[in-house]
Amino acid sequence: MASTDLTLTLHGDQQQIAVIKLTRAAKRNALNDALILALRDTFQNLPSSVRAAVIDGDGEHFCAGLDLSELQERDAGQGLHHSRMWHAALECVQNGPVPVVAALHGAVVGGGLELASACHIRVADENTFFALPEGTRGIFVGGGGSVRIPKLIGVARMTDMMLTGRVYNAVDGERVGLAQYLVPAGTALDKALALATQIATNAPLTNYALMHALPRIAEQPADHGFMTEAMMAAIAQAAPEAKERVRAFLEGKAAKVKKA
Ligand code: 1HE
Repeated sequence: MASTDLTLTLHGDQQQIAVIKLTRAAKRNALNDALILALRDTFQNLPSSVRAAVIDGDGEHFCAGLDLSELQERDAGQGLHHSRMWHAALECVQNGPVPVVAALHGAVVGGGLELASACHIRVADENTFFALPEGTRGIFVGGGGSVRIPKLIGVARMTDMMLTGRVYNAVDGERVGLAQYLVPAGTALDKALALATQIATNAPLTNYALMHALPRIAEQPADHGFMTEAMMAAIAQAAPEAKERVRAFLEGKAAKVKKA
C-alpha cells in the first residue's frame, strides 16, 4: 500500500545515512495503515549504501500514534490482524539491516512511542513528551509496546502511564530510560544524524552483533548468554576489518578513548 506521507533521503559522502521522515504533520504524523506499511516497505528496501538510519517526524510532533479514525469499524479478528501488521512493520525497523536512531520532538505518544521503542537509540529534544493514552481511550497497545517499552522503563512505570495517563516530559523521559539523549529544542535531528554518522563508521559485523545478538542474549539464561556471546565475539574478531582496526590502534594510528 503506497503512502505519500513518508520520505526517504540519503545523507553522507557515501549516502550511508537514510533519513526516513513521517510527513503527515496535518494529522500529527498519526500512523494509518498506509503509513505503517510504507515504513515496513522502506526498511525492507533500504539502499545497499545505507549503514545507519534516522526516523524523524515533520511538524511540531514526532508522532500521535495510531490513526484513531481507522479504528472505528474494526472487529476483533481485524484488530488481531491489524496489530500483527504493526508487529511485522516494527520488526523491520528493529531487526532490519541497520541501526536506527529516532529523532524525537513534541508528542511521542501511543503508537508513536511504540515506533520509537523499536529504534535502537532515542534522542529527545527538550519539548518532547511521552504518553500512552491507550489506557484512557479504552484500548490497549498493539504495536509491540507491551514487549518493548517495559524493557526500557520497567513494567511498573508502563502500567502507571497506562492506568493514569501520566505524561513524561523530556527530562523525566530521559531519566527513566525512554530516551538515551536529551538535547536542546529543535536539535534532535542534528544529534540523531551525528550519532548515525558515528554508527555508520563501525564495523558492520559489530553493528549486527549489537542489533541481533545483544537483545537475544539479554533474554537468554546466563549460561546460554555466555555461549552466544562467545560465538558472536569469535565471529566478530575473525573478520579482517576487526584485525585491521586493532592493528591500527596498536600502531598508534587509531583514536584513543577520551575522558568524557
Ligand atoms: C489525529 C491523531 C490520531 C491527531 N489519530 N487523527 N493517540 C492519541 O490518543 C493521541 C491523540 N492526539 C493528541 O493527543 C493530539 O493530537 C497531540 C497531542 C498529538 C497534538 O495536539 P495538537 O493540538 O497539536 O493537534 P490536534 O489539533 O489535536 O490535531 C491536529 C489534527 O490531527 C486533528 O485533525 P483535524 O482534521 O481536526 O485537523 C486531529 O484529529 C488529528 N489527529 N492525532 C487521528 N492519533 C498499534 S496500537 C497503537 C494505539 C495508539 O496509538 S492509541 C493512541 C492514539
